[in-house]
Amino acid sequence: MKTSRGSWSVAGLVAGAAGLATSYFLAMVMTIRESPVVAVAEEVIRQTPGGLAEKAIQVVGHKDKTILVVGILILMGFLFAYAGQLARRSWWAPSLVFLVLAGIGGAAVIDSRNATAADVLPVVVGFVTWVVCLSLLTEPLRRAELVQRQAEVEPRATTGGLSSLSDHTRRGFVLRSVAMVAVAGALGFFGRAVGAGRRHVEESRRLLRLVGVTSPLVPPKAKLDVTGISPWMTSADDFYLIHTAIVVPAIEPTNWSLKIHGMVDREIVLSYDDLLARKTTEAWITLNCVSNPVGGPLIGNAWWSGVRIADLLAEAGVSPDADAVLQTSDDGWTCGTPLVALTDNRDAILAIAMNGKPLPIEHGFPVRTIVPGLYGYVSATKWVVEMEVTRFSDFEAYWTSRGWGEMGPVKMSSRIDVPGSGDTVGGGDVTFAGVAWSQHTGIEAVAVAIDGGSWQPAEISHPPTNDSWVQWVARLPVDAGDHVVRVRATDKTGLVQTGVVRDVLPDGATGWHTVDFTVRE
Ligand SMILES: Nc1nc2c(c(=O)[nH]1)N[C@H]1C(S)=C(S)[C@@H](COP(=O)(O)O)O[C@H]1N2
Ligand SMILES: [Mo]
Repeated sequence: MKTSRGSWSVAGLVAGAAGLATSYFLAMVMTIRESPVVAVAEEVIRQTPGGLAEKAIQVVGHKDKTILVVGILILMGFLFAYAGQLARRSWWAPSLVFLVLAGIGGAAVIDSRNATAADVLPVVVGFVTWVVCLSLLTEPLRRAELVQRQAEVEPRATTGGLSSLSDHTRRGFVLRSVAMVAVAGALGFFGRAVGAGRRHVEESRRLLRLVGVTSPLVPPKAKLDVTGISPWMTSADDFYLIHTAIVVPAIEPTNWSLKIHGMVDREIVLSYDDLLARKTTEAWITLNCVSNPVGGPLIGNAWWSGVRIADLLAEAGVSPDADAVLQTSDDGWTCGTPLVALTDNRDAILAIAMNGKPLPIEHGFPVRTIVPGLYGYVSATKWVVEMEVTRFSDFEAYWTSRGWGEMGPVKMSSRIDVPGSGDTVGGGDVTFAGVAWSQHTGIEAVAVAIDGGSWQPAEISHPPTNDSWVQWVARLPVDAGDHVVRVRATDKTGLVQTGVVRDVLPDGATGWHTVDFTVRE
């Protein structure tokens, strides 16, 4: 058998297609918003200068993304064939081609909206598929070439066995190729079917019109105008994401229901429509994660709309012996919430909207819990489907069984956004700015200290609620050279934020956020 250039190209193409199929299938099963190829197309669109993109859209219309995806696939086809050719000479050269392609895919996935580390898994699996499939396909080709070379050296000795061996390797190559193409096709087909579920939920979400949900209007005095400070309202796209689910639940609103049971007089089962029929409560609430280190990014402030849980629990009739509500998510995640936080006068809600829009799927669509003043891990159940009124002594929840505290009240904290760590700033008055929070208690004051000097008061914003963060700013003269700045808040009970450094485990970090910066001569 002649191992024509063609068969090596075919090997590259088949291996390439197999890798694309496994990564697509996995992305669909994991209900990641898009396949890696689409993520690359979106990255290209993001990186294209506005003017050029306008022109392109004028030419091709709004099929731009589809055309781009097809273009990327064609380009990849050539690279796959090229990788197959390279495999003839060395094993590492085609792997390098695949590695570069996977690198581009991985970078695009990480850069896409709301990406989590798990989202690169399909890219990794696709890469492994490429390498494994290519070596499986080139193995018979390699064998055939060896036989042929031997035949050239000693023509007579091997003529007898040559044709049969050649047929054998040819059959091996063809069989393996056909099998891979078949499996890849099946994966692509099933991937589409699986992905349809999520696409359908996205569509239902897009078509929802939520009466009673209003658009966010940042209240007067809530925000300060400082370049580089965290926006007072965090957009859904920029809102941090934490969940243990690798497969994010995609739930049709019509399939959703919530059961409230346990130590109650009357069980309640609510459908999505039942929830919509109730009075809507809306509030600015800052949500943060207990795993947020001092100065860290795991915090956001949004306009949440939903139904008060206290009213529902009152209707159910809660036993006086209960002290907790065990919440369960559609994905099986659980948390225990102190009953009192769900029955006192705070805006603890079953949220249906975030910043005036139905919850994004990743943030708990169609319904999640939001409780001001508690860390997310004891309260903010996404895709919530069950609430059991019970006692803390009778259960362990997902994180508490792993050593985290049971109650999870938010600890007062503050963060420096400006200057960034290591920044060099102009001389004269230096602007320091950031955010501070103590949900459901409120921030009274913020102060900064330069190089361990005395605390200087900062100006703070005044949102009309204690459940959101405040922004703060201070403009202070600082000499040229290297410095550190610290920030510290005081809450509305007069408590001053502690400088004692504690790690996030078991119930939230403490300490003062400190940033080093340089003032130019
Ligand atoms: N179903 C489910 N809900 C969950 C979690 C989770 O892992 N699964 N994580 C919780 C944690 S620890 C936090 S901090 C918040 C984060 O909410 P967000 O991803 O919308 O920012 O969700 C909470 N709700
Ligand atoms: Mo969290």
